Amino acid sequence: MTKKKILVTGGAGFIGGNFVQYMVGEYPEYAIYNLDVLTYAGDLTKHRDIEKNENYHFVKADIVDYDVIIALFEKEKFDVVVHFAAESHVDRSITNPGVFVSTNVLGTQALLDAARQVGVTKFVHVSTDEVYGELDFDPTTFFTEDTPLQPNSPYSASKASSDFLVQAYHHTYGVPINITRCSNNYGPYHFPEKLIPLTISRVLNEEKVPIYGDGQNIRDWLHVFDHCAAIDLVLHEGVNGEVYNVGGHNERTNLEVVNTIINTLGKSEELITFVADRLGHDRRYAIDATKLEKLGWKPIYNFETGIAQTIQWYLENKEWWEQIISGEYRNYLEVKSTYL
Ligand code: NAD
Ligand code: TDX
Repeated sequence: MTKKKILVTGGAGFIGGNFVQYMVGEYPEYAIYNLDVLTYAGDLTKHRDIEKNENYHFVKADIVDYDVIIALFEKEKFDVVVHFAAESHVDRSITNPGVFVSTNVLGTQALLDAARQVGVTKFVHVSTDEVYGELDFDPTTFFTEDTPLQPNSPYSASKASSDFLVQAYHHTYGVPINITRCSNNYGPYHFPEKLIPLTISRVLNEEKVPIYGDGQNIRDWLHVFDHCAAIDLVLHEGVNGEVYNVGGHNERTNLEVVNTIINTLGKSEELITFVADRLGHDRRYAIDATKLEKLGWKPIYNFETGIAQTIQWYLENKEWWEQIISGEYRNYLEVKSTYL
């Protein structure tokens, strides 16, 4: 029997990487193709355990390079695309917006064109709650799928642009699509430039943890495994053309998150250093995921359990993040601290 072919873009990154491993484990009847150009955020060592699996294939390619992408689609005739590949870090989008427009907008368009030309049964576009802009601190307000898009950072503007393109390709050409808009993820293989892994790695190394502004900005945290299960459900059951929010009601201030990590590791809160605020820093994100829950999704992790397991994972996988926080990434941190 021919196996269903699932193309996962960005499968060497944090969420795409977890999703690839989840899919290889859950669906032996599918062939999973991980397409990734391996930017600073992409790393294949995380796939050591599955790289020899006959259902797993890796393709090194740039989603912006339409000639390569269309040739691949024509050769492999993918059934489904799950599109994670992106520049994903808000701080980098503030210092260098161009690559965000290139990868997130033009790269998505190239994939949509190939999907349209060759034909797929589903194109799942993995987006973010940041496209909705920001909420105030009223705890009864949430982003729903009907919240107007009002992105504030170059990152979220590039993601919103890609969302509009995905919807336009559905409306104009009939490409079968779903868009998921998830809140902040955390869990294994989270790249150590983002708040949670940055804090864990710095606290373990007894280094200062920078908190932007007053630390009262709120993010709604979801374990990456819960996100993977949500995408699985949308991939199989999502109604054609629909958008689904993903989030588990785990709102925390940044200061609360950092303090939880410091206290779990038994270190001193004196490691915290308040630094200049992020430019245009969104105050609060919070997701209403009722629509996805009605489709049958329910998150498993509460934040306290999830963060404890994540800290444990970072303790047990020091080798992975230590090789990252040396070398090129170290140079980035030095530039970043000048910016701060
Ligand atoms: P990440 O930065 O960890 O990984 C991105 C991956 O995309 C990397 O492996 C990178 O090599 C690859 N990539 C980048 N440019 C590429 C290109 N031109 N061609 C091919 N591959 C390329 O990102 P992440 O945190 O795993 O996020 C994945 C997706 O999920 C993104 O689309 C992001 O917008 C979305 N998202 C992330 C979060 C979060 O909290 N991290 C939340 C909601 C949505
Ligand atoms: O050193 C830091 N200090 C700090 O206070 C860093 C890196 C972040 N912060 C703050 C900024 C945010 O309010 O912590 C919060 C979380 O920051 P990030 O980890 O950079 O994530 P965020 O900007 O919220 O975006 C993340 O969630 C949504 C992902 O990076 C995006 O790809 C996703 O779309």
